[in-house]
Amino acid sequence: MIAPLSWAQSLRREADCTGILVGTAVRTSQFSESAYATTLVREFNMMQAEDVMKWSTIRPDRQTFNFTLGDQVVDFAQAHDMKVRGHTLLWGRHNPEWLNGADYNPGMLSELLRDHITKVVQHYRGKVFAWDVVNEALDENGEFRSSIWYDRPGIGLAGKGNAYIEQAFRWAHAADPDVLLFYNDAEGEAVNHKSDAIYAMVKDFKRRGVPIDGIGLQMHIFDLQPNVASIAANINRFTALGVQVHITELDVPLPTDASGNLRNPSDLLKQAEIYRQIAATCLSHRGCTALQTWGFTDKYSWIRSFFRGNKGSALLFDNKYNPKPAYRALNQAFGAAGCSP
Ligand code: 9MR
Repeated sequence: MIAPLSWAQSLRREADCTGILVGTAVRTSQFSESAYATTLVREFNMMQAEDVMKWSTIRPDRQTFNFTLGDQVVDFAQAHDMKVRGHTLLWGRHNPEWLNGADYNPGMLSELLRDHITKVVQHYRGKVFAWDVVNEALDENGEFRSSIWYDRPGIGLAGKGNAYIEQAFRWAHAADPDVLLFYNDAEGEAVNHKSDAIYAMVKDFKRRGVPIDGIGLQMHIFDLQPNVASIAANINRFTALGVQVHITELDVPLPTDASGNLRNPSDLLKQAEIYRQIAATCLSHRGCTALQTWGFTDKYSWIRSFFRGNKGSALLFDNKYNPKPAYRALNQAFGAAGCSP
């Protein structure tokens, strides 16, 4: 049984009215589950493949581009008048074994990356409106993470800071001059060393005409105490640079026991307040144009396995697709900014 929510109440309706995108990460394997599909279509006007547009899915081997699952995301979105964010063209982690294990020199890697970005962006031209071109290139201190693309061995720009990131943005722009290009990362949501580094990079890119349109603030909130004022100040300084901000991976994991039960049921209300504050913060900045959660039902979320059962219940709907207080709070935040009577 799916929760008896009507269109009149849905996040999607509020978001459409407000002129903001509200999205979620999706798993194609669940499209055939009726409650999953119904909730997805009712609540969201945007979606992003949680995994199936990554190298690990698209590139089973060096010769092959397999777009089957990514195309399912696009087909589902088009059938339901939803926008698609693309995720991701360059990431130092979770790459296929054939890529990690091979003994490529920088010239070969550069060509491999150029070819990948070009073919993937062109394949989804006109279907994906925004790409996370580069994901998580910086560590928590704002230093460049070591990776196959940067310095192990890198695409020929090792030691040159963000030059390899710039190159990826230039290739993506050449493949589709109309698609919006984002740098996406975690731990830089508030003003801190990491967001300072991202800010300096974006400012430099804008000054030199490197094609960047926005930054993705992932917004996995692990401690129930986000510094919302600092997040607002951060969004403010990025939008002042003339780039858009998308909140890309919002979730708020709560402590659970091994069976998945909440350690403190009252955390659901704290969680709701956080969702409300993050939404209100985004909605109060014109340049914050999309808010996306990393999944929508606790039935399918990366959190439980990642935290080995010690955290869960991070999303808007419970395992049975019942709306949680967080859902109501988000809906109210959108309603307050939008056109609900
Ligand atoms: O939720 C995703 C999980 O299913 C994958 O196994 C994992 C590795 O590809 O990636 C998870 O999503 C990550 C996203 O791509 C980038 N930011 C952090 C997300 C959570 O780990």
